[in-house]
Amino acid sequence: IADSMRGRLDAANGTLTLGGIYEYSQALINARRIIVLACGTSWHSGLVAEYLFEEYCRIPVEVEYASEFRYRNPVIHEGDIVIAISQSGETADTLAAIELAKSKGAIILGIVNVVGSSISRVTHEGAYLHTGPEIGVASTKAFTGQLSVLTMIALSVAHKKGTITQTRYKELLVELARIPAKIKEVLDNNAVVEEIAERFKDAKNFIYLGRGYNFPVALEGALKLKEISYIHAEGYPAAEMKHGPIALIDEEMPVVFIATRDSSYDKVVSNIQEVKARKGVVIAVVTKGDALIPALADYIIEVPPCEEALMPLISVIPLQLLSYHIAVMRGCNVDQPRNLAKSVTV
Ligand code: F1P
Repeated sequence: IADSMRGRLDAANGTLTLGGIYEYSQALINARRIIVLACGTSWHSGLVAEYLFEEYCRIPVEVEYASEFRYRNPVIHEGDIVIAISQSGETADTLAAIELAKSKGAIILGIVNVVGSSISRVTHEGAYLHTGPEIGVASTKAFTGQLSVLTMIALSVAHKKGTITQTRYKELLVELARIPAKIKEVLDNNAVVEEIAERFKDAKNFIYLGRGYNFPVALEGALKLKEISYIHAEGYPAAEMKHGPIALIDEEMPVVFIATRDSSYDKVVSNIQEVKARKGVVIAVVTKGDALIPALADYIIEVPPCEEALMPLISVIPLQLLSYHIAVMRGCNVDQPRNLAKSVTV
């Protein structure tokens, strides 16, 4: 985990040292607000960062699609902190949005995978994701790397600001150190995901629902399915279902709930009941040991228990696997999906 930013995580002693962000770490601690600029999967990482920074650092965060931000007249104050996230480091919209923010005096911190890429050259400082190149076009391990780095930055800032207790900080560091083993456990569950993929490979539409930290995961699950399987998929916050998407629910459409045990659990259970009452088909990603949701859902995928704030690192994996298996079963080229470019440079 810490290797992804060449940082040092010593969970046993409760210490975390960031890589890449040195000179501007104090600016981050003092930030009155943070603006996240990104596109696609990287934008979803930014949404997770919003939950992290607001919960633990008490810094307001705005997560902006760079492709929109660059064309409006956004309010940027001198000294605002911008965190720009990009796997390739070449995305033209993100680059243009950075230039705009920089011209108005913002401090630009980059989270980029590709060393020496265009975005890394225009930022003031930043962390590289040392996760190796993405082989395929669709971001997967870069998402994990981005979440790891953003989590480490948020926890470090919270610790230095004193907006997190020492005990809680240590607990989260210990949990962070356990993430690789938990991801392995999810990957070992691949056969279950493959069976579900076989059952739903011909579906025309999917909907993905989650709350809190799992809401961006719902968006990312839907994006991965669209990108590599060409199946129409929508991601929504589960609480928004009643404001529109509920009209779509019928016996044909799989509804994927990211329904792990967290502070939204009871609300998610109600949402699942609402879908079942309308004869919807439910696939639920649940915490191992949960008995209630498996009794309601049609298909379940278990993931190990995990701290709520770190769950996206775990809960996204079965959704990536689901998209992968469906794509392969439909004969799609998962590495080179049609119409997509690895770096969107126009
Ligand atoms: C952004 C992005 C990816 C997506 C696809 C097209 O790229 O939207 O998230 O998977 O490859 O580009 P980046 O700025 O993170 O490189």
